[in-house]
Amino acid sequence: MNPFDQAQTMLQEIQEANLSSSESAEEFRIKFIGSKGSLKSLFAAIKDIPNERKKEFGQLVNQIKQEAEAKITAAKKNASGANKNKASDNDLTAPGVPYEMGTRHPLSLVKNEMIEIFKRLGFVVEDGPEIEDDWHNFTALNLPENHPARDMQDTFYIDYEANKLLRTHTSSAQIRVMEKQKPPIRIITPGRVYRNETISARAHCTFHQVEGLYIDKDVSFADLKQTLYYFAKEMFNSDNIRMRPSYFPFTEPSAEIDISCFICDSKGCAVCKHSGWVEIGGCGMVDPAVLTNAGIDPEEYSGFAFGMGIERVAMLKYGINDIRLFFENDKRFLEQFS
Ligand code: 2U9
Repeated sequence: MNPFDQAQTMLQEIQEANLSSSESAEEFRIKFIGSKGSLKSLFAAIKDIPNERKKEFGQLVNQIKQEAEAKITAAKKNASGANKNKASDNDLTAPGVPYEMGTRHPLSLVKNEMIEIFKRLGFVVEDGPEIEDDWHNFTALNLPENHPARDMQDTFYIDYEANKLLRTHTSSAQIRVMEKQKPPIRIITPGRVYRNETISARAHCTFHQVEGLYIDKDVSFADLKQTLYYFAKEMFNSDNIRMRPSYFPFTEPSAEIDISCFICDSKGCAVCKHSGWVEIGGCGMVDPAVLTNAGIDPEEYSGFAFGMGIERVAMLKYGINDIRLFFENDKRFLEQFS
């Protein structure tokens, strides 16, 4: 048979083939386009075709190849569709499809633990809006317009003219509580905050805080220290805290809170940078100007406030060295907290 007749016969055979199962499709593939298949010999024959008919023959061989491939693809698709229906419609004894259980996010775990600890001291949970106005986020907290301390927290303004910004701390929610409620006030405000910071292993443009506020008659710095000591003991099993003088516009006096290093028992390690102490947040006595702004008489009442970053507490507790891990939703990270 000359190569043209051979090719025509093959084309006819391909067109008439009935591929009703994936097995017959596979046999067909091996016969025609496998490494030892008939198409191979047709391609090999091209070199012996006279030049004036080479093009015609080449086109015919290509057509055969394309039709064979299309037939195989269609047959495999049909077979897999049929199998799918078969399993779901008929086989009631087929094993169930396993599904994965989700795990709580480490920030939720730590937040809930912090809430439970402060609840035991009589604090109640409050929250406020994440989209705030200038008064509640800044001015009421003793940060009037053009106050240099506003630069401490670079702010995302949603609409500067319309007085809409993303809160830079949850203190704004505490101002709202003070405006509507008379002392005694004993609240914590866990929640998400936003700052226009360059993202790195240590900082993010969004993170979470737990802030606390206690206002009553005769609240003292000693009450503040005991509250934070209780927290350090319960959360980290750390048995000592210290306060370093600091500055915040909304508290006076202000301090940064260190706890004795719970990793090395204060002997010195990488976590505490060989100092024996780790910083967990800031605190102070509420500035009388803040009480006045929120409608509370500073002659009658005093109060303390503190703030901690939940990411910071979680990083210390679990030995995590990059804050970005909390926001990437990588299952390999999240699964470790099941
Ligand atoms: C009112 C008055 C005062 C809350 C405070 C801090 C000190 C503080 C930081 C810790 C780590 C923020 O998350 S962080 O970056 N916070 O140092 N926060 S005193 O003071 C208040 C709050 C509300 C009405």
